[in-house]
Parts: sequence; structure tokens; C-alpha cells
Amino acid sequence: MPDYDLAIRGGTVATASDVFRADVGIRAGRIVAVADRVEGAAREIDASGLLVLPGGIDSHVHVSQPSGPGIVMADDFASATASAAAGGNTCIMPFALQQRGMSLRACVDDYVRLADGACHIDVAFHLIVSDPTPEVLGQELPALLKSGYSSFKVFMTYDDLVLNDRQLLDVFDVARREGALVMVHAEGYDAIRFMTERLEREGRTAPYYHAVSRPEIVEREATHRAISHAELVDVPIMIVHVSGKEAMEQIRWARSRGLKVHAETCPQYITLTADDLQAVDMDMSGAKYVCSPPPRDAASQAAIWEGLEQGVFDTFSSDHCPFRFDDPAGKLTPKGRSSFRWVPNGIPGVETRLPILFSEGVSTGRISLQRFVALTSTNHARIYGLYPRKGSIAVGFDADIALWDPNRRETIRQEILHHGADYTPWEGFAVTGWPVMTVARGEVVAENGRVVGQKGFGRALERTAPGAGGTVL
Ligand code: DUC
Ligand code: ZN
Ligand code: ZN
Repeated sequence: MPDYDLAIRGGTVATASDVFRADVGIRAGRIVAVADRVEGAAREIDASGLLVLPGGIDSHVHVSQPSGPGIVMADDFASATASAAAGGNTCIMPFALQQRGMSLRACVDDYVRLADGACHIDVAFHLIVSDPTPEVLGQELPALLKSGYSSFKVFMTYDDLVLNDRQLLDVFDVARREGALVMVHAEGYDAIRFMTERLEREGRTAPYYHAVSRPEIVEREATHRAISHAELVDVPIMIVHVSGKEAMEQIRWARSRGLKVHAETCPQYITLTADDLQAVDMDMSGAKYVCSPPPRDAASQAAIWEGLEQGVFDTFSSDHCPFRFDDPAGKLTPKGRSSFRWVPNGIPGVETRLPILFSEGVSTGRISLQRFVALTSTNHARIYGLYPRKGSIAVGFDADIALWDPNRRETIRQEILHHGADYTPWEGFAVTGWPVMTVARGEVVAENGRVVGQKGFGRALERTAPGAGGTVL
């Protein structure tokens, strides 16, 4: 009997700390050898000329979430995980969203049912708490946090999701007691309402005004408020989807005070600007870029790069939140034509996250390959309790691997992607570096732009306490 089910031979392995030449031996879905030579495998893959990277972990992905009356998210668990796999990912972390008036536990059960049998790669759920009733605070949330759902997101904006300051403090307090991590969507509800109503009164309703309605000040204020509440309660938080310098300054300030504040940014904040929302003569195609926080300007992009290089950011996620464009159940919802206020917020990006950061970061020499691995895989696993099972290439880890051609040039186009959306915000964007094969728990799930794995192979994972995998790199 062969010693290994699979050997990946002749490639260059990269982890968050090292880059070295090695073969990788895999048995029963796990890495069992990383050595000069691995021989005696049932199947061999020649990785010469390729990088052997830990599969991407995308810890900020929205799938099958209810998104308002008549609006339908463009991906279910099958298409989202297929798209992720084709983009070099082996695990995504979607959200189980509590709708107001519903039990949190029942919502989690619903999402787990939707994911069951549908996923091409593993998934691990965060929660979204929108209705912190005494029952949720006293029983449901603590029980779920204890049972492996060890992080949850809260929103400081959106009519259906916003928590007020008292509610934020209450859920932060539960997180502190249970050792959980709170992900914060930091944009201030009242300031956005004020700006939105003013813009609408002035007749400025095109998609572009979405960006005007939530300037960086709004994000900065909410980031500061979230940090202050977290300091008061003494709980670690993650500020998600940071878009520019103002929020970054708050995060640096918090860390200088010794506070445990993590930070995440996304491809849209290094590649898009508010000008993209202007589209052609302010037409509705600007809706393709409506996401929150909105993309800013060139100076903000430069600030985000500085944060990626200097370690302000721990994770680089997609915030994949896909809606179809040419669809009344998507970006072109009839109400959305009357005002940017009603255009569903979010853009697809789970498949393009890794190529964009690799190309713009590693190929240009802005960040090292090790930092790329930390930002796209290892730190997600460490922060969210998936380490040492996922997030590195070492003996004992799941055999989750992306084979990466660092020299391959591609142009991102809708027709080569696998998501459920009918467009990509990066149409025509040229990249250097592309995933040529994705191996999940030892199985080839995507190869040369084709998804070859089985629906249902991916499992819903339980997690350990946040940060249990050690400090981020
Ligand atoms: N926040 C997200 O994290 N994703 C999409 C929309 C939003 O506001
Ligand atoms: Zn958000
Ligand atoms: Zn999001």
C-alpha cells in the first residue's frame, strides 16, 4: 500500500513565516510529511515552478442572507463555495444572521441546514446578532459561543440590524464572559440617516451618492465609539472592512493604549474608488460598486497599503456580498432607481480576493509572500479558532493547499468566474499570479478554472476559542 494518498512534489512552500523548497505528503486528508523528497504516493502532482500555499481562508463572506423585501443574494452555499474554491480558497466563514424577532439558535440551525450537502469546501459560521433580547443575552448567545460559534458580528448601522450603544455594551459583555470575538461594522447610523435625507432632499439620489452619504468621518466616529465601548467592557474586537486612514488612526490609537483591537481590510479598498460609483454620467451602473463602507480615493488606497505593510491589518477578506446587477431582485431593484438608499449593499469578490492581493501586493513587491499568506490564511485561522487545523502547511494540518502560478497573467472577467452574480467589479482588471489548483483536505476541488470537487464535500466546522492559535503574524 502506498505511504501517501497524494504527494505534491517539486514546489516552493510558503507559510506565514518561511518560504522553502519541499514536497508535501498527504494521507487521509491531512498533511503527514513536509520534506526534501516524498515518494510512494498513490497520486503525484508536479508543482515545479509553482508556489504551494495554505488554502485561502476568507473570514468575511455573506451567503444566502435575507437582504430586504424582494432582494435575493446571488450566491447560495453551492455557488459561493465553488467560486471560493476556484479562487484558491479552502475555507470560508459566512454569517448566520439573526433576523429581529427570531431566535438566534433557530437562525443558526437554518443556515447549517442550507449549507449541509451544498458546500464544495469547508465553512465555519460566525453569528450576526441583531436582536439582543434577554433570552439571547442570557441563554442563546452564551450557549452558541460555548459550542464553537466563537465570533459574532454587530452592526452600528442599517435599520434592520443596528444596535444602539446600550445594546452594543450588553453583547460586548457577553463576549467578554465567554471569551468570544466581536466583529464590528463601524459606520454611524444617525450620521448616515442625516446625510441620506439631506442628499435626497437635494435630489442627489444616483448610486454615487451612496459614497457621499457615508464619508470617512462616519466610519471614524463609529470606530472610535466601538473601541471605547470595548475598552469599557474589556473585550477584544475586530473592526471589519476598514476603508481608509481615518479609521486606521483610531485602530493605531487603540493599540497604543494596549487594547486588543484587530483590523480587516478588503480588495475594494486598494483597487476601487468612489469615482467608480459615478459610472457613466451617474447612471445606474454605479450600483455595481455600492458597498459599505464605500471605496474612497487614491490617498485612502495608499493609506490602506501602508496598513497592510505595517501590520495595522491582521486579515484581508473579501466581504463577498453578491447581488446580481441586471435584476430587479438585485442592484436594479425598482426602489433603488429612486434612491441610492435602497440599492442593496455589497459586491462579489470571494474568487478574486487572492489574485488581487497577490498581484497588487506580492508581484509588485509591496508585501512579502509570507505576509500574503498571513493576511489571507494563517491569521484568519489563528484569530477565529481554526488553528492549528487550518492556515498553514505543516504536519498535522488539514491538507488545504492552493497551487499558485506566480507568473501567470490573467484578466479578471465575469465569464471566467463561478459566483452567482452577473458581473464582477473587477471586469478587465489585469493580474499577475493565479491559482491553478485547489486541494481541500487532500482532494482536488478546483483545477485550471474548473470546479471539479463534489458538492457536499465541504463540512461545517466547529471552532476553538478565538486567538487560541497564538498571536497573529
Ligand atoms: N457590511 C458587510 O459587511 N457586508 C456587506 C454589506 C455591509 O454593510
Ligand atoms: Zn459590514
Ligand atoms: Zn460583510
